[in-house]
Amino acid sequence: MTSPAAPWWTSAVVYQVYPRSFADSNGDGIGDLRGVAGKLDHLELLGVDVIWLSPVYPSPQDDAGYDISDYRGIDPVFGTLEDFDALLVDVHARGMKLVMDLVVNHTSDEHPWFVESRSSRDNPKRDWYWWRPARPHMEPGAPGAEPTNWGSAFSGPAWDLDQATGEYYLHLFSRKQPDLNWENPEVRAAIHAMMRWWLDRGVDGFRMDVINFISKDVRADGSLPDGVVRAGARYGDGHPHFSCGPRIHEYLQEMNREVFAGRRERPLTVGEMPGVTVDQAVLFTDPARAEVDMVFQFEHVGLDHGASKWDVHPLRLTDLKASLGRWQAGLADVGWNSLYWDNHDQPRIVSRFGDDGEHRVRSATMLATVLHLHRGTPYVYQGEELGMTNAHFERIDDYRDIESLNHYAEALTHGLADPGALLAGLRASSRDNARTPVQWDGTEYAGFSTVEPWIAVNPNHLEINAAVQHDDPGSVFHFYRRLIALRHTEPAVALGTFTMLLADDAAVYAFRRRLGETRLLVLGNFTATEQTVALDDADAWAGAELVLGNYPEVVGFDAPLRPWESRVFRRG
Ligand code: TEU
Ligand code: CA
Repeated sequence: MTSPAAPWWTSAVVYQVYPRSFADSNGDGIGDLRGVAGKLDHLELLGVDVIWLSPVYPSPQDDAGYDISDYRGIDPVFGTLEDFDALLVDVHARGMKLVMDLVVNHTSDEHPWFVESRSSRDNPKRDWYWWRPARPHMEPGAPGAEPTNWGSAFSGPAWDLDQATGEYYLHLFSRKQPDLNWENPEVRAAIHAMMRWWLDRGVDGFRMDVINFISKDVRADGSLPDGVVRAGARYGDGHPHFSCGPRIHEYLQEMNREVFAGRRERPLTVGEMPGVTVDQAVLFTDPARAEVDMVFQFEHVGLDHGASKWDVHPLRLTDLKASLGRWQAGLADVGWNSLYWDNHDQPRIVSRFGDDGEHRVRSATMLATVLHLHRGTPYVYQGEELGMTNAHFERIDDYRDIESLNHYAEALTHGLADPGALLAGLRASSRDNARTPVQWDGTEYAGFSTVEPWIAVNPNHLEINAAVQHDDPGSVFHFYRRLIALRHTEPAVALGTFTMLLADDAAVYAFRRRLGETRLLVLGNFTATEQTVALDDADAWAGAELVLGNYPEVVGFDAPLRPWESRVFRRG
């Protein structure tokens, strides 16, 4: 994207708020909208431009709000529409924007649409969801009688039998998250109207949940194909039959025409797309195609996964550089990248790719530097700006996440692993690692709440918290402020070309950015040992200005990189 008038979000930084765990204003142990409003000073001081709010809509909370029962409301646990409007006014008054989470691949099974749809086979909303009879020649309810052999992302089959109507409904996630049938134009029209309702209310865009799953590979006779059953798997892999399906581009382009076209300012759109490839992302984010502004791809957050996300292996830095390098190159001319390490579905990066012990501050700031200086829009997940770590839970009772609890239960039931091994997998990869309360101060419940929260506070909040870091210029927090300010003040960070360096180096991540005469060199040491950096054009950088380093003592350009050190040089 080299057009002179680059979109505003090329130099923006987005901050993700996961309301349940952000700040509790009414002492029920659960974060809420007034809690978010009460922490806007922190976000303004940090310097972020956009707040992405994970779901706050009415929901049975089966999947922590990603199971919505009313799209045009606020769940009482989070507050009221008035609280929301007040928050939005405050966010805008501070010059920031607010993006909502759009969860329209599925609804809650308690949404009136589904309640109607399941009420009878000839209900007008029956075809708003995916209802199918049992597999031919099989008794409904019999093992393997599901219409396809697809597995759910949260363990078990992706179909559930509705006893009353004797048919199965599809749910790629939990059984309380039935998939909407986007083939049905009534469904699409209802979603478009809901999106316009929120935009008319003043929101500035949408993060779209598993949006590349909305088009299923349905055959002419209405049937859906089985997936391949991989070695050791209990279910078929349905992804090839619902990930980036045959009508996905049509649906996104229609959404643009029906919802975004003609608006004073084009809303920001980011599509969460598990399994999306670079080539597909070019199509999705090419401005000429008017689909989405950027996507969340998952390649780099799967590089330490073995047979499954629970089977974690040490990261090979060369794999990380190869993956991110391919995305940088692939979207260099057309399209745009999002940049993230953390979100509410991923374990915290400082514990995962960094060192959350002795070198926590250095590795957290090095990882932030390397990510934010890539070409794309960076996302900061709540607590990442404080260098918060994984939860390190010991007991299954500490966990709350449906994906983790279902995995543990199913694996135990089928004797796939012993509790110890399962808990080790959860400790490394559970989504709950990202969902412990934000650590605002060193008080009993970390300043998150005055009562015991819905999930345990990480005991390291005594040392790791915002209050301490606000007063410590050498903290991770103030480092993030400088990093974000650099993107706002140095155009090469937003729009410079990207060139990977030292691709085969197993310890150092190095790349260059260039915009006109301005060149930036970014170095990051991914190890706890000193690393020398041998660059072909080292002489050219000798006198360069160090614009950002994560060690207080500034050393010469050719001094070895100290443990987990990052340096950003500029010349021209
Ligand atoms: O996540 C989709 C998704 O891909 C994740 O479920 C992912 O597979 C998993 O977390 C990695 O193990 C989105 C939301 O971000 C997630 O919180 C929801 O649970 C999910 O969709 C269903 O709405
Ligand atoms: Ca609360």
